[in-house]
Amino acid sequence: MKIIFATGNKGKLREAREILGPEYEIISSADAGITEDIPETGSTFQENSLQKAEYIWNKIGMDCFSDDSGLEVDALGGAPGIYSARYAGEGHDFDKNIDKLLHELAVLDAKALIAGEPAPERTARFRTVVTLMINGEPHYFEGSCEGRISFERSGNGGFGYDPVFIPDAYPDQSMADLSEEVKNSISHRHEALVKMAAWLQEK
Ligand code: ITT
Repeated sequence: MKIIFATGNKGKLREAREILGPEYEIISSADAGITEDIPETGSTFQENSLQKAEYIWNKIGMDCFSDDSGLEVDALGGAPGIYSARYAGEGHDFDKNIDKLLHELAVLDAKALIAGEPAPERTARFRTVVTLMINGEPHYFEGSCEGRISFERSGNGGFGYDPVFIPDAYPDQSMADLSEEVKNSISHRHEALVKMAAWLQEK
């Protein structure tokens, strides 16, 4: 099956191709001629995910899917959440986003220390909402991956916050330490895309 993935994120594209396998020919939005930034103005993963898939459908009338995802850190009230890609500004700089995240958590640790309280838990999760747009109808598939935030970076794999995310499934390694194959077997994206593939098989 040939289908467009409404994303400009090369990491997402690589992972989706590996997760969905050779049965799917996944075409990036750029390869379908859409090179502009697709607006994301919603207040939830689902709203932003729908916006990206609708944009492609409205512009070129082709079936597609999108992925709106992010990192939720409990001690930060769920931040960066839907702002994960632009946490440290519109530059979408993964390195600066990680610097900001580690800084915010260090501030909380210092406050707790001064107050004589225990340091806050560093529990977190990646979440994604995949929207599959078929004949202009949206279908949603969700995925999440539980873990915690480390104190420093480790590993060169994956993208985004992977160097500081320790998945519960591999508590001694960061997501960026894992091989692509292992990350793609436990990730939020894996959970959502496998549900999408099952839905497509059944329809
Ligand atoms: P598109 O909208 O073009 O798909 P984007 O990177 O802007 O690309 P999002 O708005 O969905 O995508 O933001 C997702 C951000 O969440 C992403 O840039 C990373 O910072 C983070 N993220 C999502 N999935 C991740 C993963 O598997 N590993 C690490 N970070 C991830």
